[in-house]
Amino acid sequence: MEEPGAVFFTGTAGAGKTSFVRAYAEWMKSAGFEATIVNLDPGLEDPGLEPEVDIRDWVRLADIQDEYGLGPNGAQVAAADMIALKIFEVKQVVEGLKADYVLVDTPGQIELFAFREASKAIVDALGGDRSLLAFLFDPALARTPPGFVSLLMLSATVEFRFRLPLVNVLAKSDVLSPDQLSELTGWAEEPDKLYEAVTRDVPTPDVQLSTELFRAIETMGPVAGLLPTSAKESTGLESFYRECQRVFAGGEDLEPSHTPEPE
Ligand SMILES: Nc1nc2c(ncn2[C@@H]2O[C@H](COP(=O)(O)OP(=O)(O)O)[C@@H](O)[C@H]2O)c(=O)[nH]1
Ligand SMILES: [Mg+2]
Repeated sequence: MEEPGAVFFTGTAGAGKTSFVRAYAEWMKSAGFEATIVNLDPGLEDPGLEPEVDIRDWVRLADIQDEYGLGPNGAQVAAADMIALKIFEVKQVVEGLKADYVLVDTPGQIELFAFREASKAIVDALGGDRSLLAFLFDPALARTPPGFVSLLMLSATVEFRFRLPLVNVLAKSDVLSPDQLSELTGWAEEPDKLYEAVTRDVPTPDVQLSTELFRAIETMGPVAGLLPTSAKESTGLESFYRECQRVFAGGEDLEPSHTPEPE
């Protein structure tokens, strides 16, 4: 069997990572694929996720706060490094489960995962060269042109730090009207439309800055598109799977591990 592919879900706090992982894992299982959910958020409070492998079995935020007398933020930072120290134990458990895919939910605050050296060791251990990053856009932040450009920059920063394939995903697309949705996907597909939107209003320092940032993105490479999804309505999940396949198997479908249940 081929090595499993690992997908690491990143995005700003509240973007919808945990909900997406849950919805996508459910979709994968109903389509006949085996997916192992790995929770790397030591502060996870969502009882609905039910990860097969849970970092809280090794590193618990409340214990770190008590033991070292730290507040929640300090404990999160300490936990990020402790997770890296335990990652080979985590890897052994993941390998024992022998799934086609490993879906990794990352800590709530993006900087804990994306900006720390320890995370490279984590990605190496769990996915190696079969790793893919998903960057979730929160519609609440992506709806304005400066917000959208800022998220593109953040996504590019994540890609730059890990140097891995990255898919930009629009989460919670159900909260957007059809017009808003096509505006956002248009910005991602046609840089001219985004540029127009950024410069549309009277130039304020804010708009000038996002114009400069936009030019930097343009220089870095083409904007690769934005995949609309909704964990709430279970939409866009198959398209996301196809994106993953494009990276992991050069577009070939993996054989499901078992025959899907008839509808
Ligand atoms: N309407 C809607 N809300 C969502 C969706 N996904 C997540 N949410 C809500 O967004 C908030 C943050 O979601 P969560 O998955 O915890 O985000 P995380 O911090 O990135 O893991 C929660 O209140 C979710 O209920 C979605 O697809 N549609
Ligand atoms: Mg979460």
